[in-house]
Amino acid sequence: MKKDRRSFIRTGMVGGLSLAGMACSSSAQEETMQGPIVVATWDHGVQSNAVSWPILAGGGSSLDAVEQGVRVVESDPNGTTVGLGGTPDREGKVTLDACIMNHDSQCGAVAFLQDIEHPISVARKVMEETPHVMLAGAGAYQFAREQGFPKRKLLTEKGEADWKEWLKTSQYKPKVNVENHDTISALALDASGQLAGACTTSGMAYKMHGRVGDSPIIGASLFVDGDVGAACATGVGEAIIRVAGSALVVELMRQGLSPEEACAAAVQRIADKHKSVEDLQVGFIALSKNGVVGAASMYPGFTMAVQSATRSDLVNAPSLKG
Ligand code: SD4
Repeated sequence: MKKDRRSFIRTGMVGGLSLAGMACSSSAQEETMQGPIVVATWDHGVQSNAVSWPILAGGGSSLDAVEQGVRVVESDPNGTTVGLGGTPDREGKVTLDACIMNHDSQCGAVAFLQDIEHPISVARKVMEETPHVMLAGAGAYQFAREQGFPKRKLLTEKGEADWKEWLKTSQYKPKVNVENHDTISALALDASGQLAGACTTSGMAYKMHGRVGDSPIIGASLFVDGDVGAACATGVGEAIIRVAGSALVVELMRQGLSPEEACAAAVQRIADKHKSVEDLQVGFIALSKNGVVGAASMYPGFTMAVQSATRSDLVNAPSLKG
């Protein structure tokens, strides 16, 4: 599945063609659905898929599968990019962003949430129990507590020690790929053919207090259209927001690009919109409504974990830059 730079650019160029050109660029969307499948970002996607898969294999919903899968990563204190143990902002506060979406365009999100271990489940409650799509900050926390979520300190001893070390230089530099994991995003297709996706993160390490990234923004970090497919993102959120990244991937799939071609085209779009892409890692994964998967990133190192009845592997995403 690993592709060389030339083939990445070729797929990236497909995204630059006219809509008519794109419409006949791929027949991937016409493949027949082969059964349930789940994909998730980075190496820790394997951990997430291990929980999602039995749900899907047992006939459960894609929404339950993605929520339950990413919760495992939220609870892992050794993962420094999501939930418990997440790297704090420059004031030493762990602030979380998450969103969830189903095949029917229902969605929920939380932003700048503190002291709650499972923002993804709070996001689902926002979707199912409120007339809104997103709650933020103190309001999101209050809602979570009212819904029965316990208060939990998320800054670990190691997280605090690392932050104090960081304070000595206080230099903000996006840190992605460093530990082969980052934001966890998962997309699933269940036995009844319904898609869902989830995204959860502690955001960029040592961000400004109050900074919200792409991860709670529907259309940026995550987008699901039951008629087409689903996509989600990881990496520098500001760049992903600027191009409405995941919505862009789904719209390109609607025009006929394969999931991988659509991801590559979105990465190319980000490159085109930035004077410099130094330190600008972004990655997308996508899943068509027929179960075809794809991924692409700006720099090497981004992985996608895939699990279905016939596949269980970790794919190195093709990258635009060497
Ligand atoms: C953010 N997209 O807050 C997230 C962080 C991330 O790889 O995914 N980093 O911008």
